[in-house]
Amino acid sequence: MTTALSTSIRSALDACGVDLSLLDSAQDLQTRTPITGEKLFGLPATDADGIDETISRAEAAFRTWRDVPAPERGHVVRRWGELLREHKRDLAVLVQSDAGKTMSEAEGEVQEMIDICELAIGQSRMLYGQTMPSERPGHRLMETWHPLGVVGVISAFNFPVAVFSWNTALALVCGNTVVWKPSELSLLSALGAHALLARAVADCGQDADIHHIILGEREAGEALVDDPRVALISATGSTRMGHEVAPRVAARFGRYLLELGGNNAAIVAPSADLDLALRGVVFAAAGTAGQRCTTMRRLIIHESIAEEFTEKLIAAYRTLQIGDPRDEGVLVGPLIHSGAYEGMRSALTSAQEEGGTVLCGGARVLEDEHPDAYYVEPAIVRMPGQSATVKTETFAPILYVLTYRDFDEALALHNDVPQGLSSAIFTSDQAEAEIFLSSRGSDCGIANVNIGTSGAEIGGAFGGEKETGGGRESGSDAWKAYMRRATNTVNYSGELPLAQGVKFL
Ligand code: UN1
Repeated sequence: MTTALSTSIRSALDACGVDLSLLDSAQDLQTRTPITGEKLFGLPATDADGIDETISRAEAAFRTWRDVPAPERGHVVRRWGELLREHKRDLAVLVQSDAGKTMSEAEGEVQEMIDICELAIGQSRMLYGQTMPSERPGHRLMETWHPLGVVGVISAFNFPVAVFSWNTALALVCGNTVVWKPSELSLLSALGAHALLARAVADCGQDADIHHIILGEREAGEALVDDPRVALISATGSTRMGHEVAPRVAARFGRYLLELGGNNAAIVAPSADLDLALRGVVFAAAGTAGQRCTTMRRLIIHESIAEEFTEKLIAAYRTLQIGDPRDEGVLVGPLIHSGAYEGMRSALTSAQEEGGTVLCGGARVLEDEHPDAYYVEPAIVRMPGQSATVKTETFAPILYVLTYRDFDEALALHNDVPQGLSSAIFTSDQAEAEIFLSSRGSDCGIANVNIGTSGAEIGGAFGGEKETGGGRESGSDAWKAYMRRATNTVNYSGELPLAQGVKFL
């Protein structure tokens, strides 16, 4: 098919170095854009033998890659970062087509890739182990870090390339090889990101087998999950998916790193700068059409300011331009597919059955223009209190508003959900902010003050607790998840004293 969109996608794929003969070479997998709902290209799926062969190649490549000095491994990531800078727009065009993001957000996603490359390059010289004092004379006690082997990355449609790059940039500098199974909903940006990495590997004269992509649906992911040659599975997706992945990997004593659902809330206290809070809430709740793991889904607001703030929020929502994310001024693009729209409708119905009132939004728009695309007005729903629907993550722009009287009640409501990814408080009261960040405050992996729940920087560890899965990716010491630790005791004393003063022989 040749539409303006498919032409621009072809040229972006070409610029990234994707082999265009792949497109329409088979029809196993069908790419589609949520922007118009149109079908784009057919792609070949990797069959079971192909996946087996891929893992074998990645495993063989690991045996030499692990011996390449880490700073030299960093050169591949440096080159990848350069290519990502050069092709930021091309890759963003593919992200936009796959996920329906605005260009600013699509470019922001590629920027996250560039940022993690920079972090990983530095990290390649900082895979530190500690040295501890030994209790025995003439002994050295220390730890060293070693790569795991093949890392399997399973990524989701909503950040189709950034989350993959967080894993891959670190996994590679740590000395692992990577097999990536992108979401079947976002294959074009995946091909672009992979092609740029393949070029970086070639430019640095390294083995092409250190990184692979496999295309497929659920079975392809399962093949990675169940393969004992895959040392670590890093999976991003729903909690339901995590429930399946974790026990299967654990059953073979593999490692897993999970980044699953969030149900992120902001507490807005009476002392908050309400203009700032308003902007923070609107971006986090309605931005990216509610399709970030970090999207704000719950607003817990002091009853004294609830009405005034909610009115302002509704007014702000009414100004949001919804539509084709390629159009100037549009801030809210489409939902990924009809299933996401149905999920939103059913959550709104359940919320109403539980006493909720839809204050604005929820309607499907632009249906005549795009019958196969799903544009919705972001919704705000006032809830009388905690409910089953509020505790459930719906991957769509619905913000539930709950009120509180005292701060302890706000904290209790905040933590009373099964998920634990991101959280925020808007307040000018220092004690409240500190308590929110303390061990009796937010129970999430990310807790912010006077900033929304989404849009985390690359430098911090990203991930969450409870049903979010407990994994940490990107910055801080997240690199440790891609390595194994060895504790080493070196005896240079010429004697053989035993630890704990034990005598033997
Ligand atoms: C995701 O939604 O899976 O913090 C990742 C953010 C982005 C990453 C989101 N930096 O919103």
